[in-house]
Amino acid sequence: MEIPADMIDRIRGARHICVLTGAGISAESGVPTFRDAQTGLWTQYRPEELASADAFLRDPELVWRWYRWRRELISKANVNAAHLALARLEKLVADFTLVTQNVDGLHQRAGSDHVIEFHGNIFVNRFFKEGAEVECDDSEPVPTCPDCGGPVRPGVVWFGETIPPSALNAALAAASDCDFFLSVGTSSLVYPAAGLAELAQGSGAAVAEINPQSTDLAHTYEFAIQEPAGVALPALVASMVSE
Ligand code: BV8
Repeated sequence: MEIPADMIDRIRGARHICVLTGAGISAESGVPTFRDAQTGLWTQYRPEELASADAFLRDPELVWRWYRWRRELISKANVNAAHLALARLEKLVADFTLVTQNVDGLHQRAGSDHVIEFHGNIFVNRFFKEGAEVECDDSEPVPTCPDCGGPVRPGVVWFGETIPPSALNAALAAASDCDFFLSVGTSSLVYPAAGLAELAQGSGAAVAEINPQSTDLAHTYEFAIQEPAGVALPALVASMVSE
């Protein structure tokens, strides 16, 4: 597929590119997105019903089973052409910021050096009460702190929880400063992540979206590429390096 020449020109001429990725960029790695129907045991649950502190307090074992299922699935997944293309793009652009809503760590595995994990990382464990990271034996049904015995939770941001201040501030700064904002593989339904594109637009940046299903905000963007990320991003990088 061809990336529109005017979009390549805008990217080439950009001083600072900010990219926001969502679950769609890992879809071609076999990691189900949130909008996809949950599979197997999880078909009866919506992610919002499991990814919350209330759900954890109600049934910590169930929530841990869900996260262990996802950790297992992600550990077996491979990075895909989209992750690799972004890792390459980072090296081609002087000022590049990657913000991901994903907790799967696949951008880092693909070689992206600086990743802002807006919603944390599924492989990290944290004290449920204090929030600090903890190394613990997480094979128990509900892992507990070896010292205080308190419950341990996955190090992700749940619905109703605030974004870690360092990630939030870095993402807001990049969205405000960039002159090209690229949204890849997100339904743009979850805030405040979905507000980053609007912030960039309001600060004068050109905004592009890559998503096989156009989102509600796409009509306000300069460019909307209705292709899978694994096709569009390699094509974008190939256009950047040709000539
Ligand atoms: C907060 C980690 C405030 C956990 C996740 C306004 C402002 C602030 C908050 C809110 C607000 N309105 C509502 C809220 C509350 C809530 C929210 O946004 N709810 C939604 C449901 C309406 N937000 C929050 O709770 C946030 N917290 O703001 O706190 C606050 C203030 C004071 C005091 C307390 C709190 C925290 C939200 C973080 C939730 N955690 N993940 C985990 O992973 O287990 S969110 C989770 O869902 C993901 O991380 C991701 O962000 C989101 C799913 O979105 P996507 O990534 O876009 O995935 P999705 O499946 O939706 O879409 C995939 C897309 O890919 C599709 O469009 C598809 O077409 C496309 N696609 C498919 N294949 C491909 C593809 N694209 C490209 N290529 C392909 N091959």
